[in-house]
Amino acid sequence: MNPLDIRPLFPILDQTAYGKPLVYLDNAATTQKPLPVIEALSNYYLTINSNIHRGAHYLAAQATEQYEATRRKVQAFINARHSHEIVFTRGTTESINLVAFSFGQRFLNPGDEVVISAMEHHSNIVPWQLACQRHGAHLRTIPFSDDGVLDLDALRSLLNEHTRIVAVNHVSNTLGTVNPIAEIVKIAHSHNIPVLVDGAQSIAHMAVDVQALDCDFYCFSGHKMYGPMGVGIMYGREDLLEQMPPYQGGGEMIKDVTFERTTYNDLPFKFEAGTPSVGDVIGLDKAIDFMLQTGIENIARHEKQLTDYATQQLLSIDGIRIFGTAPHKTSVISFLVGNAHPYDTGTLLDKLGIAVRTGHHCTQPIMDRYGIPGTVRASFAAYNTTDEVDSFIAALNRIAPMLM
Ligand code: C6P
Repeated sequence: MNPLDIRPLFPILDQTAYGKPLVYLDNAATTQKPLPVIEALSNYYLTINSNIHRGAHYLAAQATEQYEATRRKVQAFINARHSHEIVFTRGTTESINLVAFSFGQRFLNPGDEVVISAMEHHSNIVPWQLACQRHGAHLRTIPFSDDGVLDLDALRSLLNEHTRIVAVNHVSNTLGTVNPIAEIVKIAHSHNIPVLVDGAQSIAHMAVDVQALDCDFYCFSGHKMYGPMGVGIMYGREDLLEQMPPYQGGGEMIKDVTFERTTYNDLPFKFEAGTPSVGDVIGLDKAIDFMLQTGIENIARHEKQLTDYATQQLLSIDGIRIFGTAPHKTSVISFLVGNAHPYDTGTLLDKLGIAVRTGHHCTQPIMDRYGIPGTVRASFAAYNTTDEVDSFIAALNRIAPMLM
């Protein structure tokens, strides 16, 4: 894949920052959106804006059809068995909160245990802490090695008759580690324990097949896969979703309401209370088209080349420490320059036009694990080029002596 072929779809990248060519390496925070996604958003508001499932009119029928067509496209994209296993949310955070609340209401009791990993984003920690507090359950964590690999023997020894769910990310947003989800699911399922996967950082970088993984929930955000902000997905296995109570009450999620008693709508509407972000869902459809047309394997191969090259170049700079060196990684590189504060490094890079993220990346326990305040994180997407990696390395070579 030649990233230059798709660059014209991303005019935002063609600008300067402080007089320097912009090099956008903050893709794990959010990817840029290709023109078809932006056009789908504006077309929606220009031509069919209306509320879905409710209106008995032409525009509402069009909007509803496109919204539901996207649900079917997501179903095919992740190979879910049924389209009603796809629930639209605002993002990964809301998807995990939905499961933690609703699964917790149904399945968590005092003395139960929830197992997460020690490399989770706060979005896959705090909702479970809240659920544990509500139900008198306990949170357990799977440790990881210095290079950022989960300890599966520790997982095996953590699981017991009190464990109700395992919740892990597919890819760590800070370390880039790709976790062996199919193996984790096999271990958990051998104890009849369901598994939630936080797919926020995997969905844009690899083909995801929820049936092959055999996971029970898979959560991700549209904005990290070239789609709009404001839309996320919660995939859940039908039998579990059927047993779980609604997360929010309101319009659309009901069958009948009286003051005495309410009956709930069928899946997936039981979990989609209120007016959803219709235009964003329709925009997501075009993001999936973009990924499929570019080719997920092509994107993965290109990003691996960039990551390997950038890692090798980084290590040639004196005093660079990389955090997260697992054998199986995506295109995330977390590092520090000597003992310089990551914020200082990020600010100097920014002045040279290089956009990276600095700080704890919403993974404070990872920072505690390494005894550091944060890292500088560069993350690559399909449209990044080797020339951009060279600009990044040249900028680092320039600033590193100032920071040591
Ligand atoms: N990580 C990052 O810069 P939302 O914000 O709901 O779209 O996604 C939350 C989330 C959940 N899990 C993982 C593994 C994530 O990486 C993120 C978002 C961004 O790393 C923003 S903190």
